[in-house]
Amino acid sequence: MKPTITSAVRRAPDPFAGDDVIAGLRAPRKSLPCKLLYDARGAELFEQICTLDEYYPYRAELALLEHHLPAIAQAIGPSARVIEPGSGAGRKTRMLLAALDRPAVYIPIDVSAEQLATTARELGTELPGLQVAPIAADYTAAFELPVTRRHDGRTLVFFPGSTIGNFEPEDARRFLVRFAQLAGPGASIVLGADSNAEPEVLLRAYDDSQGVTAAFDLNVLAHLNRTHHATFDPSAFMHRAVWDASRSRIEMHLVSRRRQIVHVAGEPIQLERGEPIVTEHCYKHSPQMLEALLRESGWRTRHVFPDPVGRMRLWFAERPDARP
Ligand code: AVJ
Repeated sequence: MKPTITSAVRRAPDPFAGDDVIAGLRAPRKSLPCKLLYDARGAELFEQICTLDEYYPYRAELALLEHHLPAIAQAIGPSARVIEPGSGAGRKTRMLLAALDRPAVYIPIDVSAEQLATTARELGTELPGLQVAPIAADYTAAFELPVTRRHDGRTLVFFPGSTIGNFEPEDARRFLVRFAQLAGPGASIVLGADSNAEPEVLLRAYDDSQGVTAAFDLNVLAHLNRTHHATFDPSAFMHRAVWDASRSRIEMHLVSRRRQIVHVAGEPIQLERGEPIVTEHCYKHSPQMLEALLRESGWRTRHVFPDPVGRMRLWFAERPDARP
């Protein structure tokens, strides 16, 4: 009897299923996860970006912290537990921990394990009374908080730098809800957010005259050549910053200078001349949008501290079950 041909074609499992890199490069609007920007070289280049005149968010927030941390520390009280997603090199962290009254526990969470280890070691030496319990994890995904020594004080989530702007609004809400749950009853959050909407200022900040941001962006290709055996030629791409006023976001693009085929983990990716790969969204939520985001995520805004030009703000909020 002739074997019957069934219609169901059994597909070999897609080797790239779940690989957000390939998924992003296969999408009609090509994109890459922005966490790829932060390998060791990327983290170095971001440090440089923070020293640039054009990149105002870093300096503006530093000045806000200098000015308002004493009042925030007063409100938090002694023996606090500080949780910091995406801890980076820690200059702002040091300012916070120095302002707090004998903080008990510090939990930095970062994908860059090397940077995490350095920060933890240094802070452990600088603040002997502080227990540092680092977690090498992607804080946008689920993870467990480490069991640490008892702390009688409040829990504070510290999320500076306008990194909240890298999330799509729905993901930002999910992130804030999850950290409200993780931090527990009575917790507070200090969040830095840029609400600037001046296109010329923004485009200079995300495409600086020295080309540091361009190098930061193009470095993603070198990263993928290493991690995904890709065949990107960075000189065949150029960096571009785009302001999308309708969505209040800056986009970083890597634009293909010519028609080309790049192989990523053996998968051919065709790019047309002028075709962009989106490497980062930086939402510049209005203050109203930010207040709503916090409220809808279980955080009640207690104070908002704007910078003198009304771009960068420090948001100090707490869970409604926080005691006064
Ligand atoms: C670290 C995410 C806050 O969005 O301003 C800087 C990253 N990208 N220049 C930002 C970034 C381009 C930065 N964050």
